Amino acid sequence: TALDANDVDPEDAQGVANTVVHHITTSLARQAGNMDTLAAYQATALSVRDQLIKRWNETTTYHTSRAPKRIYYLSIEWLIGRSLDNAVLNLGMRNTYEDATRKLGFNFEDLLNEERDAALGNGGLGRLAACYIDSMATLCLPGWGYGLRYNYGIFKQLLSSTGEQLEAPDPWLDRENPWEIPRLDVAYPIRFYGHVESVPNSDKAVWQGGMECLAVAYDTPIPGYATKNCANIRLWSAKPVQGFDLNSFNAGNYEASVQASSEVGNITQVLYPNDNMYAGKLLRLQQQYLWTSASLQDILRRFLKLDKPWSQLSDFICIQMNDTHPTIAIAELMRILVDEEDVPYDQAWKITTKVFAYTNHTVLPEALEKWELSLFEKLLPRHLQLIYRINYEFMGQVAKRWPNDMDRMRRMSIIEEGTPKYVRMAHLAIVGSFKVNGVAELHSQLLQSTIFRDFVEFKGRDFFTNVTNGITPRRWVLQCNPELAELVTHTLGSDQWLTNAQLLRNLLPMAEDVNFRKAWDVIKKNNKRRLADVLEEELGILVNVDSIFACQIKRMHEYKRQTLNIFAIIHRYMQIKKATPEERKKMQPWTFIFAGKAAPGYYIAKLVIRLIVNVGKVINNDLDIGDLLNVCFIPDYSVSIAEVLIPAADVSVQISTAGTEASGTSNMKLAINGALLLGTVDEIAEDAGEDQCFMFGHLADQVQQVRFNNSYNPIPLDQRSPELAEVFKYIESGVFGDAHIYESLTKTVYEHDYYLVSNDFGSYLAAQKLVDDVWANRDEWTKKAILTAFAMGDFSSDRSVQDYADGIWGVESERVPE
Ligand code: 26Q
Repeated sequence: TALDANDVDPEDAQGVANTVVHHITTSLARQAGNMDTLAAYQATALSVRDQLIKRWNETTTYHTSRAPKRIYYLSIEWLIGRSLDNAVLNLGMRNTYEDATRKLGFNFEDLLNEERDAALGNGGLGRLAACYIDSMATLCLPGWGYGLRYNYGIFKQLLSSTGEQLEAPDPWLDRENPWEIPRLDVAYPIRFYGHVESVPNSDKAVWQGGMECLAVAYDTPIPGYATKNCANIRLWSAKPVQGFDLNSFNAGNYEASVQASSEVGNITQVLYPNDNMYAGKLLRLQQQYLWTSASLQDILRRFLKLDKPWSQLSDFICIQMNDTHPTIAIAELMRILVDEEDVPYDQAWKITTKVFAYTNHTVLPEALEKWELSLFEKLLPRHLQLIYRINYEFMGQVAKRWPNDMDRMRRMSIIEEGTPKYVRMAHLAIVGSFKVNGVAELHSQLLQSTIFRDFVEFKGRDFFTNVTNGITPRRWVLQCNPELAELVTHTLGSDQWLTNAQLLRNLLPMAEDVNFRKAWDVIKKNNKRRLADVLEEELGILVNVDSIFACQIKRMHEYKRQTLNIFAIIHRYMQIKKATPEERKKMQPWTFIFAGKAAPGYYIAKLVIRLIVNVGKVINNDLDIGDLLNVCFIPDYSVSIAEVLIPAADVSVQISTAGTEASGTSNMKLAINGALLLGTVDEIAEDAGEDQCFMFGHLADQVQQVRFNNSYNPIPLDQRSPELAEVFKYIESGVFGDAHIYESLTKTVYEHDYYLVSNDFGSYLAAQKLVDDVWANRDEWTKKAILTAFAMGDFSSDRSVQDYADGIWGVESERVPE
């Protein structure tokens, strides 16, 4: 029988089963008869991995022979989740593997559940990278992702008996990771600290001493859908150059001899758990430098094999920076060109500024990276020199255009003056890139009118652009909602929508088709039952599957306003308690579902979790209100939990303060699975048509003024929002635990209310009323759900990645021939 991946017939279940058994007896060194579910999963994964490696090799060979321009996507986070189901679906071998494992006595679903999530990311930004690499593979673009191989991914979230978030480590590599290929031979030296000696009469300098370590490559192949093309994510792991320092060892100083190696070992130990919040830690800068330097060395080595002059670098490579985290790459490329490759400074700058493009993901000031100058100088002395020179030339240009405009120079400088001084990474990213983009229409507009305004004047309008985020329909429909995928494929008569999501629009008329609506409702109900089972098993909460499932699933953050939602839930609870049996009969039942982690040091965000959990305890155990209301906080939100939650949602709760959420992507996943949007005004409303959405709240251009009033002309809370004042009194009466617990949370609203919770509260309640009304007319509801889902074609990550390819990268599809 054929055991070589090349000889496996993709339709032959018996043949595939043989390859699985082969891995049991060889790779896992076990008896074929002695197989538990975990071993069966591992052997199946290894069999699939053989398929991936085969395609990976074919892609590499083909692209090497064609020598096209390549795109490199630098992201410090890759939030992939599980890989087995996704891989067999993209390979078109889902059924074959299901049959093969059945032959071996296993249920494929059980095997899938043995896999641990690869959770090397916090939230939106890391998951975006994962969707984009899936689309790059599917579109057959010659592209790779680069990141860090953290030994510990995002922490595991536990809840204490009092509802407090506890953090436990995520040792995801404890079980062997079948999806990675260690490349211990691909390793690059990385230097930290040390000193710089200038070379007389030249731009060059010599950086030496300090601490040296190695960055070692681990590859994760990413298969495209319905193509042989396979992309790659190359993750770096830090490793000491030698186990220990021989000099100190021989001097009898054993401790010192292993010290350097333990500092190196720390670098790729753990993912920083902050989302949308900058942390100015030395270790974080070490991570950023190790990752970007290793990636650049790898990219340049590949370029050098082409034997082309440096002046043609940007004809062959483009580097997309996912946020400012890899911005040090700009200085690093300059260092390599000037110090190591003897390219004169001016020429090196010309080359460098044609290679990089930068994506901004936030306008929140607390998320913008700026490094304390002294820390930077200690760790990367040569890079700081180069940044000074870059800034000097840049300031010269600004002064030339706006003579004597000192304030403009102060605002635009890469160095922030003051005590202490800082390096502003966003400014370096803009100055060193050829293109900068935001991630949604409104966000890109805001960037240009607020934080990057001076740079728009300097660089011109065309320099800034928008590429609206997207999500992959393979994972977020086909994989997580197979029944819906089947209905779509069946109705359209083909699965082409999976690579051309615009075809979904052809199904818009089905909203008027009674039978289609029936089929739709059955699927939604099945997905809700599946979730209800999980809620009962895992949390012991019994929910009403006929209630409105309203999901707010995202990182816990003040600007995302989980507060608004939980305060409205308390308000609803109070209304139900007050209502007569007659009035209760007219009320619509809701189940509010929350999930999301708070950064471990983010006190207020953790307090919100505590409130949600404790409100849930009271409401879920109150027999008096029947099944009119339930509140669930699902702990340890992850990609795999999202895959169960999202298909079951009726309502997508997107209620950040207007203008604060750059794009959001859970909104897109929920909408394409037929959840109606309840949210502050954003661009999905434009696309799905405002008719399908429940919009409320102040608009982005009103926020500044309201904020100002809240701070400087404050109106007492009971006048700003009598309903919210009532809710706060209820909390203060101790219904949800000791009143003191939540004081610092309510205080933020009583006082400055920076996020406009009180100002939007009444309007949020009104929007929920509209939801009640539409839910009462189930036909209308289903129509809206169908119209929402099938208008989502624009939000496929294939569209986003194609926009990048055409508008920024200048790379073209290179499909591996059949
Ligand atoms: C920076 C410095 C030090 C430590 C951590 C960080 C850090 C880490 C993660 C800063 C920001 C992040 C993550 C940001 C993020 O996820 N932003 C989200 O990006 C999504 C994809 O574009 C958008 O949809 C969201 O609106 C945006 O909040």
